[in-house]
Amino acid sequence: MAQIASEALVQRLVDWEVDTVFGLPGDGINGIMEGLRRHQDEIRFVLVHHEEAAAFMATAHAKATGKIGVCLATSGPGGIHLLNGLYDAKLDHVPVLAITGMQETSLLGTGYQQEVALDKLYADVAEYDIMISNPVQIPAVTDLAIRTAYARRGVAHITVPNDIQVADAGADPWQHVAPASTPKTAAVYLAPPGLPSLEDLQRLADFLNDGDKIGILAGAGALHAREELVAVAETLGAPIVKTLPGKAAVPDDSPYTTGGIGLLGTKPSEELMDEIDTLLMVGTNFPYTKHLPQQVRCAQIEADPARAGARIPTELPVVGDAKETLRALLPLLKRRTENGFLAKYQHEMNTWREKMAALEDAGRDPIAPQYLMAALSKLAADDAILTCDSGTIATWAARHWTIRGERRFYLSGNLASMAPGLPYAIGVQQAFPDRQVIAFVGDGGFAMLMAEFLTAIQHQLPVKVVINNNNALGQILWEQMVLGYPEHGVRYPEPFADYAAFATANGALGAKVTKPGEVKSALTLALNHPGPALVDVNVNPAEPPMPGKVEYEQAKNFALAFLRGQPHQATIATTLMKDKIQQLRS
Ligand SMILES: Cc1ncc(C[n+]2csc(CCOP(=O)(O)OP(=O)(O)O)c2C)c(N)n1
Ligand SMILES: [Mg+2]
Repeated sequence: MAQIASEALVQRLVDWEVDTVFGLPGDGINGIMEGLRRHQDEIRFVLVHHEEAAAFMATAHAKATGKIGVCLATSGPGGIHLLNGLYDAKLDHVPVLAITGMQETSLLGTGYQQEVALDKLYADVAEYDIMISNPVQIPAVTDLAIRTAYARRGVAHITVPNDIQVADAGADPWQHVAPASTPKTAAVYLAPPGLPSLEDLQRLADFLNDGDKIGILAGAGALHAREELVAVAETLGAPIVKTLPGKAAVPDDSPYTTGGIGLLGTKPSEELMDEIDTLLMVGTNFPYTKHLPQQVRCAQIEADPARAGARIPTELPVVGDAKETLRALLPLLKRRTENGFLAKYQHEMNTWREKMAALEDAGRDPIAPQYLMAALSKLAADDAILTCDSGTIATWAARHWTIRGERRFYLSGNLASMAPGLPYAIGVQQAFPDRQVIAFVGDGGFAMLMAEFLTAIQHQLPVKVVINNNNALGQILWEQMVLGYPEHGVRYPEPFADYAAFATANGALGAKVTKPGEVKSALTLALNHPGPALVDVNVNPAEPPMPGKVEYEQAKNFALAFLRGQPHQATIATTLMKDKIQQLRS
């Protein structure tokens, strides 16, 4: 059988060490599917149920492995479905390649069925975006697409008309008139040097040595620099604050961290930001500038020059990799002997941890979501990987999922989309078949892409799903109240859905939990189950994810919503009261 053009594309993916493609075919991409069929020993095709999920899976695969994630969809609607997941990759800066189908070249521009100009549609999301028009382009264009995705840490898109997909790989139907031949490129990416210049390093060291009360803000770009972060924090007596995507940068039980920042962060982190005179940002482009100090001297270690100094006035941005830069910086730093500042925040963190533990109350009925998250955190493995949806679940995970050992944590950080939790878990489990991978998701987010649980069953991926089922778009309920308005359009009508029944009906382990006493046994059963398992837990819809430090305006608007007729007032007030009493007792 002669090689078809699609094989040239697939062969190039193999050369780039791609071993998995997530996707869903259609008549616009059957030629590429034939290329994948012919090379199925080298690349696994994971057939999904919704293309959006395929893009989330590719994004998560890239986040967890550092290698390019690949997703595939057919022309028109399939390509449109990929977009949300691709924006997640773009906004969280991970390399993903999207391969889509296109109508055959003889029909382009004639308004044929499903004709959507995906190359134009993807112009905003993709760093590299090309429609193939000649089979001989394929090797070089694939190399450039993947290299660009790595270099710019974003999305590359190749769309292939379906007549070209099945053309001879070497077909070159046109006369060459340009004074060039097709480029002969290689499947190689060389990362830029990770170290700033020696002068920059010395300037950064002098700057930090000059600081008095120093805080470090670590983000996703510092996830691989745990040891170095801790060493710098110890040397400078500087507590580390973590963004949510950077949660696994330092263990939550480390004496050098004050935990998260922002609405779902901790009170000590907020206070630290108010007190410091010097801030060192490492691998973060934290967007919620209201939570960053405005009157401090700021230095930054950032891999992308375009993002250096992008959030607050930054006196000293240096461009470099977090790990390499911190490691080289360390011998230039003066060790502090007076550690009262750090000790103060260690003390505050102990108090904060006690306050959080007080909310993890096993006795509450309906079940407190904080208890559910904490129980899962206690029972899960030391190297478990948690994926999470956007919603109140993100707050519960931020505060009650403890990073210890080799644990990891992934969510849609900047796009903050609903529904990635489950497809993320599938993408990560695919890359790490032997790790415990758990999706902690909202009922709203889960329902959006719940068919992907079938994907896990069908591909024998033993992901565990824990649904924090409040039968509501909980996050939005609280957001509406903090605006000063009673909730509207955020609660699903009763009954609470039974997602466990969906799991069991399809051959997986499923457990529905409605009583607090059942939480631990159901979670233990699921975690010990060798295949996919789902625990659907009805939790208290009236449990608010309170900010670490409540501002006067927030409290005032909350009260205003009550006055304006907020439904379920008594239940909400009782929950708030119980939370307060529990914390006072701690
Ligand atoms: C695709 C998408 N649609 C809407 C939103 C706005 N949004 C953010 S969180 C949220 C509620 C999510 O509900 P659920 O998954 O049940 O989680 P909960 O907040 O109840 O824990 C909504 C609607 C979003 N972030 N993404
Ligand atoms: Mg919900």
